[in-house]
Amino acid sequence: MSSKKIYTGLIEQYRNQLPVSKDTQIISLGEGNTPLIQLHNIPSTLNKQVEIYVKYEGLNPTGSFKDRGMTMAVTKAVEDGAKAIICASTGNTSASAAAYAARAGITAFVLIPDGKIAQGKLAQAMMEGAIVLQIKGNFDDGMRLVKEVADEAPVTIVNSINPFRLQGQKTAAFEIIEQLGRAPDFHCLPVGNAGNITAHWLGYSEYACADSSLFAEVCTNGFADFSGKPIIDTRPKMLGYQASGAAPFIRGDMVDKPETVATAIRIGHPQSWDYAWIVNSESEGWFDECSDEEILATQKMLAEKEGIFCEPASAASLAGALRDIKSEKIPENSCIVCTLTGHGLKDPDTAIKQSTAPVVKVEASLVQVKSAILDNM
Ligand code: AN7
Repeated sequence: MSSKKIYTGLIEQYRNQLPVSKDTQIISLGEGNTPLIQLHNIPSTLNKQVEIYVKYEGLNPTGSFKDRGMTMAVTKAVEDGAKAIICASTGNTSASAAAYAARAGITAFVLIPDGKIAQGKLAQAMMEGAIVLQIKGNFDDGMRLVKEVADEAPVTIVNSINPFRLQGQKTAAFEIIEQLGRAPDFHCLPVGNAGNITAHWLGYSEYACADSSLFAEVCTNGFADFSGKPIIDTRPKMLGYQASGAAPFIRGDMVDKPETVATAIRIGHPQSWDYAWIVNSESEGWFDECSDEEILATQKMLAEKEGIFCEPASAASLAGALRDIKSEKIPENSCIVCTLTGHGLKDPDTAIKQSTAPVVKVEASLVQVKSAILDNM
């Protein structure tokens, strides 16, 4: 008998709630099981009684929440005999697809927008051996091409239109419930394609044994089995925040030329458009937008005040939450979870560009180092 106690990823953890059989060969990098961290320093400046937690998804194996969906999508693709996967990506999906394809020993093709992907993500996809197709167009162009080419070539799409992606990603909601011992009152997410907000609602609804018309859409019913686990009796209001220059859910229509510093969510034609509106109405939540300035200021504040470094897109969830707490749209005494979808190290260029922290150049001498310290106390 083995005495090993290694965490082996979210499919193993939530086997009974996911569409796998006992014979399924699982492709995992130990994703999931990310920390839920209560913020202390930021809430104390608000003068409001609220509990704010961040779900730090940047601590997944490739540094974003995409790994939750990718372990499922690649596991099922391999089970199906696929030799190659393909995705369009603003960066994180490509990094994750490349990693799980490498792990599975299959090929990943990734379509990325020319010049608009953060350096860390490109580095990952390249190192992990993906075939990177840099297109002269944006994510939405890439997504259209991926759908077209998958009809003509033997490749499995691993964007979130692949329903197994949402299945994997719903486990973030399971973890939050188990970490908090309840469902939060509000769950805030940055929204691009709206796959993640859809997956979370799926997860909360399954755990609560509450009906959702998503079940029929995403063919999820029947997988959830929580016998022996605590069942929650409430679900959060789902709040989705977009960057102002890429905010189709706020405009009420597709956006043809999305622009934002938060390149991860530079998406104008969300793939889960209809699902996200279902989430919005069933959860009685709302969508709102954040300016690039707000996003960057919040990213920096989170790093400076709490020591948590997320990428720009991720900060939209907290930026929106803080605004809605101040205006009391989110009432006092609420329990709020904000998902930090990706790690700050993904996009070092944007971080350094906006950083005002002094880099003090000194000679390698005690006198100079000491005076630099005393000058900066
Ligand atoms: C850090 O990688 O779409 O609303 O191609 O990387 O589920 O699309 C990334 C999306 C939020 C939005 N935060 O999630 C891609 C891609 C980060 C992201 C989102 C993304 P969805």
